[in-house]
Amino acid sequence: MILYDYCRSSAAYRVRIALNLKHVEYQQVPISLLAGEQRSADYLARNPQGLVPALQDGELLLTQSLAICEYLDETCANAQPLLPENSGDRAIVRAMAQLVACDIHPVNNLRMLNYLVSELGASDAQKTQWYRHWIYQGFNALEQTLSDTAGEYSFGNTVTLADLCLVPQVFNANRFKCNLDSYPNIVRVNENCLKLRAFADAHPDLQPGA
Ligand SMILES: N[C@@H](CCC(=O)N[C@@H](CS)C(=O)NCC(=O)O)C(=O)O
Repeated sequence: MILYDYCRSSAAYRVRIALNLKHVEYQQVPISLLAGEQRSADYLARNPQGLVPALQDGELLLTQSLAICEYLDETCANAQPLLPENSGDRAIVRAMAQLVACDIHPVNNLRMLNYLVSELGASDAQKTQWYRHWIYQGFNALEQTLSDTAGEYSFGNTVTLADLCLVPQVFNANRFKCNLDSYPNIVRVNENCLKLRAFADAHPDLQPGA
């Protein structure tokens, strides 16, 4: 498989973790978001949204990190599943994943931050304030959910899709120096995940172009 990737993309980070958990060998093609390579004609032909990640599996070209993670979950059935067996539990795990991927991440995406600064004239301090605001708002809810669901990981003692979203979002929160003191469950789950090889190997600092 080929992963169109960027070291500090948290959406790509989710997919790197999934690929590692599923023991899939893959080739990385770095797309530099800072250099604007996501908007090149070449890349737009792969993902018309101009966003990473994209995953090539033979003839199949997939986009959207959660769809890719579920694809890997369904097609690499020999490894530990990323979603629980029970429908209700699956919905709870997907809700935690989507809390991060659909409600925190998009408003703090690079193109959003660039728009705030270049089109709306926000200062660096205002950009940071915006970023932290949406992290805190999302983490307040996630922390509360985790107090019911978490064991070692977000949902009990098995890694799930929710953890694949939580860890990259905590990385982002740390990059923007968010204060995580009020989120003991989030911090603990993050630390537990990072002890696992699949998570550690997917860390942004270890990727090409870092
Ligand atoms: N919902 C998409 C989001 C993808 C996304 O926003 N990727 C970011 C990096 S984390 C990106 O490519 N940003 C480029 C830009 O903002 O120009 C997914 O989960 O794959």
